Amino acid sequence: MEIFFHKNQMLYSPKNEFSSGNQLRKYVESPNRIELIIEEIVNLKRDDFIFKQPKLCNIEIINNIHSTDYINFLKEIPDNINEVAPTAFAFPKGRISKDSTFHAKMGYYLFDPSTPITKDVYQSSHYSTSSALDAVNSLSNNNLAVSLSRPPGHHAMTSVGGGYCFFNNIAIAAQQIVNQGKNVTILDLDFHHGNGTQEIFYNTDKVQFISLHGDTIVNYPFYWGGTDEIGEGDGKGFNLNFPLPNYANDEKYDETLELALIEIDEYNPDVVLVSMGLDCYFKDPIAGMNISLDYYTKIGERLAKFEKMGIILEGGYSNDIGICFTNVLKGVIT
Ligand code: Q9C
Ligand code: ZN
Repeated sequence: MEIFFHKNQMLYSPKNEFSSGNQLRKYVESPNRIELIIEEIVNLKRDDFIFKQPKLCNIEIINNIHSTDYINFLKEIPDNINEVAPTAFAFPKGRISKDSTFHAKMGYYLFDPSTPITKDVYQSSHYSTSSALDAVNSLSNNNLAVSLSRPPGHHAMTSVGGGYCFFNNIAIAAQQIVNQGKNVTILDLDFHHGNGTQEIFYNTDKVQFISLHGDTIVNYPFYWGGTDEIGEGDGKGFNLNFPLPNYANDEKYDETLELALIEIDEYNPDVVLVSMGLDCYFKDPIAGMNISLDYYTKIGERLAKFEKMGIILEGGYSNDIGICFTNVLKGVIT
């Protein structure tokens, strides 16, 4: 099994998560998350787990999902920008011009006051997506692949970023498979609803999107991810949300996961991609679920039946993220 990651994904390293321009907490989506995961993978001492650097993907591939103006906004961060987040937003959609101030553009291209822009955001996001793409490409020779994508992706929509996400890594990778004439299921197990991924594939039957998440009446990203959001047009019936009560335990989560897996069996995709967030873990500092370390192995065991699977990292912010992640791998492999 190949594990994709590039060291330039570490460059983006803000210090603050903002709230209305002030510090809410230190930025938990840190490069250290990847270091913790790599450390635990190395500890497994499996010579069939091979770390690979992705090759930087063509921007056209990202452009399949994200708009040119949004990509350019991230690419053209002015040199004097240190670490800033927007405080006012265009909602539901405003207008912006080339002459607008950088602060105005931030409000237009981000939906979230907490996720900072730094000069490295583009470089790290480009590599994060490249890791996901190369993992998916490696599925033509292997049945299982892993991408240690960071920054994460599942909150990023066509023309707006937020929730620590800029490019929707898993959506870009899924689209690549769809372009080969195949069907994909994206199973999103991050604590937070994958609003970006849902929105991107809402009108298509080529991608089945299934998300288990903390109820967004009280959790980020707020007011997405209800059971009545089932897709539209050709996509009707191919979007499935399973909101969970706060502090749901292993048993409750497992019951729900079983229901989700039945839906995947019915869809019978060529490839399953997992948005693997580790923030349902009971010690996660920002989320609100009650999943144990052992249960992450059980999740892996449940996923093991899929013939072709790519595991793409999303969130997860506890110091045990490495153990959570390798527990999933242990379950998949055995
Ligand atoms: N008080 C991912 O896990 N901040 N994104 C929430 C709540 C944003 C999480 C603040 C959380 C984003 C990929
Ligand atoms: Zn999350």
